[in-house]
Amino acid sequence: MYFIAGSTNCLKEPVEVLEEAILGGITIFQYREKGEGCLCDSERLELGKRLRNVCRENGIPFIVNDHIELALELDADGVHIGQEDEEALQVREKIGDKVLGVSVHSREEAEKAIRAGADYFGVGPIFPTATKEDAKEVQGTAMIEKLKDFGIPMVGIGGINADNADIVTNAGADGVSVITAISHAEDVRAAAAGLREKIEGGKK
Ligand code: TZP
Ligand code: MG
Repeated sequence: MYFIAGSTNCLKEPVEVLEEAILGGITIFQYREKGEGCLCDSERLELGKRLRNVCRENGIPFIVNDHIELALELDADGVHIGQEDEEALQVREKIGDKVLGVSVHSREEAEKAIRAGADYFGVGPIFPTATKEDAKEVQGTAMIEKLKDFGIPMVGIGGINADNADIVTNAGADGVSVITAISHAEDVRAAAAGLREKIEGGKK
């Protein structure tokens, strides 16, 4: 139950959203400060510290998206990078044994990520999403099926919600990552709990 968010995704205070999502049962969090109007510099760092502290207090791994230096400054538990970001091999050198997540869209990218020391893959977009403007073509669960034999943990991403989350885990993903389904929910805790119930109930 991988919740991803930054200030631009949340309808209310991000720290409050994270706290409620944790109560609802998320198991890992990624700080993804991105998009129009996003925070930078000291504001990004300050929000990162507050979100990290909430994660620490609750035993939830805190991952930072894209920004390696920010992750190091926040002493995050890990980083997540895409294909357009810094080379995974270089990132691995910088972060030592912290968690390294890589977004992959093919077996070639997956092989390269593993050689660089990736700990898990993000795979998507599984379903249509409005959250990521430059998202690649929707893949359904095809890529999850194709990458299963690498034996590395995989989370699906893109348009996942409580109605379709079980499709993703039943296809072989170890988990689901969501932004909107939790961050835009009126009742964040209930939304997270509903998602969790769906993937746990959907396990075959
Ligand atoms: N990468 C692929 S799709 C996506 C990212 C970051 C956005 C997922 O957001 P949502 O709101 O859960 O569809
Ligand atoms: Mg990225």
